[in-house]
Amino acid sequence: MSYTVGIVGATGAVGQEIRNVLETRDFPVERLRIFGSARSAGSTVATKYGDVTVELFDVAAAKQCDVVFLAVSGDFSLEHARHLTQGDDATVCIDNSSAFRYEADVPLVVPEINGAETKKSKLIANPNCTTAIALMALWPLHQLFGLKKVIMSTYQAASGAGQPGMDELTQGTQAYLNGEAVENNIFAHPLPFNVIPQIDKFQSNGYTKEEMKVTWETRKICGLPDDFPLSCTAVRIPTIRAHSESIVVETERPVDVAAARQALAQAPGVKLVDNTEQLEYPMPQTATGQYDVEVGRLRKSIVYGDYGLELFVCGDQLLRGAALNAVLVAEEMVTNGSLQAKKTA
Ligand code: 2RA
Repeated sequence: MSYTVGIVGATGAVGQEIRNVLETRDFPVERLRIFGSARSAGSTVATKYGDVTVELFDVAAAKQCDVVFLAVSGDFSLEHARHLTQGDDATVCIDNSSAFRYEADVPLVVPEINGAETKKSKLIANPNCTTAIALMALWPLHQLFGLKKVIMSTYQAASGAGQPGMDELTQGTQAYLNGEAVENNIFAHPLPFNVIPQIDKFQSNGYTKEEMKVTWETRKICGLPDDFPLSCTAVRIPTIRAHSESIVVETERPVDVAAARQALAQAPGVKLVDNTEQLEYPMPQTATGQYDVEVGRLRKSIVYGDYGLELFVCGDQLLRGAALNAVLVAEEMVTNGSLQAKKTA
């Protein structure tokens, strides 16, 4: 069976990667439809399925698709996603924004963890990139030792702010090296040769929204209690598109580092890169462009002793953190029968 697939926002950084991932994973596409704003409507995109003319987004037209990927703002998703997924002509919608992640009736899915949730709704939320990348390592450790507490610090690439973020970093770096003024319109401060301990808006508890997303989303995806202790400090650094994360976990059961390594080496979506004698560990340069999240620097924690592990993780923000996860959700829905091709007259 093959499907009519729609992408809304296909010209943005995440939308482009959704198309690439569909193509490279041979997702069964009968027809690809690309929807955009008045600015991009009418332009042509060369795809594996032939040249596709960008259509002006319209709910009725998008509902002709079997599955629609939304790679747009939360406001756009809030306005349209429920309309796409309701009624006799409802379509499956996989939303990359944060608009529905905390709604009780909308599954928030990392397929390797809670893929079965996709059977419950036509509207599926894709997690925040920082959460999705961390969970590839945290889930196998949770199954092995039971997570009791997580403390993490992130080193997040410019791609988290989309193509404009990557452009601001590269242009700003050139300006800096030329001794010119560095402009910052996307980031709160100039990013080249800097580190910015703020991603998204500050909340009343002193954390940023990005940091709280990691806490809220981890609880929901892993089925942890609403008060499960996870604290994150999210930091923007001048790398292009792979996020790095330093993670400390306290566990319910005693840890065994060799068993942790073995479980991570076998976990889907993980590449164990952990040979310090050879100076091999996760890095954004090696994680970029990869589907798997690199995990390494595994060691027993000197803070928590037998009940703690420390590790370092790098994952491609646009792939595992967005497009790949979204396409894996669609693949899961094909496998479990919740994505069906519509009968056409
Ligand atoms: C960031 N996590 O890195 C955000 C993007 N979703 O800015």
